[in-house]
Amino acid sequence: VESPEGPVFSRSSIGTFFQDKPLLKNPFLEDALLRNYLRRHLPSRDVEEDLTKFGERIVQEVDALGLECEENPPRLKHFDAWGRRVDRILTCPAWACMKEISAEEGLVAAGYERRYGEWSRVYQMSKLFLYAPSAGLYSCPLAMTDGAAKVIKSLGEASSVEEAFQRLTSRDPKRFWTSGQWMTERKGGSDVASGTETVAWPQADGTHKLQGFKWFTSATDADMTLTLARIPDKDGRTKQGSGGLSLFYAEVRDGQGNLNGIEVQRLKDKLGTRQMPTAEVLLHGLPAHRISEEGRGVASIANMLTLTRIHNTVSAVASMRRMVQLSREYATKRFVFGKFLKDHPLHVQTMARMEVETRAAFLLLMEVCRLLGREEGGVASDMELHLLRLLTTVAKLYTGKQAVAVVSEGLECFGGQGYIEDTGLPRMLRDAQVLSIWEGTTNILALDVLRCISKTSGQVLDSFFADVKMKTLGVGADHALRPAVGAVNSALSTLEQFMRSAVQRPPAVMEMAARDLAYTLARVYMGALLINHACWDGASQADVYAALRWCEQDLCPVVTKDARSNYDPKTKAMDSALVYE
Ligand code: UCC
Ligand code: FAD
Repeated sequence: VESPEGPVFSRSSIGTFFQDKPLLKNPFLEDALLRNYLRRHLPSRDVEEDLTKFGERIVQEVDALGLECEENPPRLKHFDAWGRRVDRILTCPAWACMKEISAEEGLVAAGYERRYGEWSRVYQMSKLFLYAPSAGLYSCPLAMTDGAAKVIKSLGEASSVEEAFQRLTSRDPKRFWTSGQWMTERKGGSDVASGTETVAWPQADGTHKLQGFKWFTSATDADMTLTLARIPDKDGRTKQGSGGLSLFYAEVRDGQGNLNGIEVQRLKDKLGTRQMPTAEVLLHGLPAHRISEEGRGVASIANMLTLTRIHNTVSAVASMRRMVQLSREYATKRFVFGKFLKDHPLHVQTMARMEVETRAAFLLLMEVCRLLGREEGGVASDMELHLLRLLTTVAKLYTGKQAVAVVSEGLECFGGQGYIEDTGLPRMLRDAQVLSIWEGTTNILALDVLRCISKTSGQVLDSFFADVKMKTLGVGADHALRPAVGAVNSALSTLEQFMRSAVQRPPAVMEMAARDLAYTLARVYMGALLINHACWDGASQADVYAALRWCEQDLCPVVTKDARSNYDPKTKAMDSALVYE
């Protein structure tokens, strides 16, 4: 029987409407701020051409490989078919392609070839900035590889590690090596000094054999690693604390590809970063070379921390940038309530707020890279060296938090689809969450800010004040940016007062103020950078607007409202009572 509308028993139809997905376009061409920043500071046609080409490669090739890494996470095979313990970490072919691409594109090498002199780091990190959101977390081994190369270079390439340095910085995919960074043990990842139990037994040939257990080792498929251990005295006793730790270089596998005195206990089951293996490893006689002075392990690995924290910032800012790019693209094709999302003012305001965060974070990242390039080029002033030390930490801690907030807001820009796995979007939030945990948690880095201020008797802070003033100097009285400059100056003088009175306070007060202090430094400096960029001849109206919007927020949370009393050591008991009630 047929009704007038058609057969009564027909397969139901799912309708004809299908929403177009957000398209990834060339991330370099889509990024006005990155392009303008480079045009302002590094006006080389080469760089622009290379980044345009690489941006295209990301769209055509790399992004799909990154998704493949997510879909085919690493597995651990403990035994071979005949029962022998092999502990092979099996990664997918796309992961191997990422290694080749990284070498070919010089993603580590560019920092050491120094083709653009003091701007080489800005160039290298710009490239990594485009790469990171599509990298399937290959950005993680690259960060550690860069860090290891930096450590080796700074310690002087001893013969035992000269070959390793060449490989870490090679553009030849067949020679290119990656490095791990094994610092964390079960007792502590932040408190490395008390947490490290690994012992380095001296051998007759001057090398050592390591015995211990490393609790988190990322990209464990690396070729080599840097790690910390204690050398026992002739009675077998080790010195505790930081002063007992030395830095070691070790190759992970032997010539046949078998692990070198290492057992992989298991792979971690992680919230995100699933594309990449993170393992717990037992070291039972790993051959290693000491590369630092005895007892100078932490201070010597600090160069690695500097590099990996900068890479962390690259990934944080890049994830925000990618989220904004995809959100605004989607807003041009999602039609609701009679118009496209891009025409709904409230939605555009939401994206504009994400964009302001991203711009501020981007400029801070680039400033740190610029300072690193100057340090490595041997042209940095003392003031710039202080700023590099301080801002590396500040940038890592602040952008790690921003990334989670902006990426989370970004998911909402896709409505329900933002929550759906195979759009590839939720992965971005999972991967952002780690950025404030590894390479030093927010609080640990806030304490590092205090460390570097006190270690230089305040010179770091003097450099900060002087530089902020310098960066905002060129703004005339009737300039549109005046309110932003006013806000920065006012935050600066409040901060100055707070810090002046800090010397009379017990250390516990400063410890409790550390996080707010670090946030203040970040916000004030980002404000100064936005203003400085907006003053440039080539700046746009949007640059001015971004600076104004940024400076409307509370730039100085260290003295907000009743923060002073919040830092009173007496509040510790009340905080405890509140938390544990
Ligand atoms: O998480 C990890 C890898 C994840 C995967 C890679 C991701 C890369 C990004 C990729 C993006 C996709 S590896 C584990 C990372 N672990 C940490 O970050 C440790 C966190 N804890 C800290 O940072 C602590 O503050 C410690 C361990 C540094 C504290 O150690 P000590 O020994 O208690 O601290 P001291 O005694 O204050 O410092 C010892 C020496 C001092 O130098 P001297 O002896 O000359 O006075 C410090 O000034 O180390 C120096 N130092 C530093 N120097 C300490 N921190 C720094 C620093 N940041 N820069 C320069
Ligand atoms: P804890 O130190 O126990 O910290 C717990 C909490 O206490 C944090 O909120 C912290 O901020 C706070 N806290 C600690 N001390 C203080 C203090 N003094 N004052 C105030 N607050 C404090 N490590 C490696 O070495 N190599 C790797 O490759 C590696 N890969 C990793 C991969 C992933 C996915 C993850 C999640 C971690 C990885 N880690 C790696 C470990 C990572 O670096 C540590 O987990 C991190 O540094 C924190 O150390 P913890 O876990 O011991 O935390």
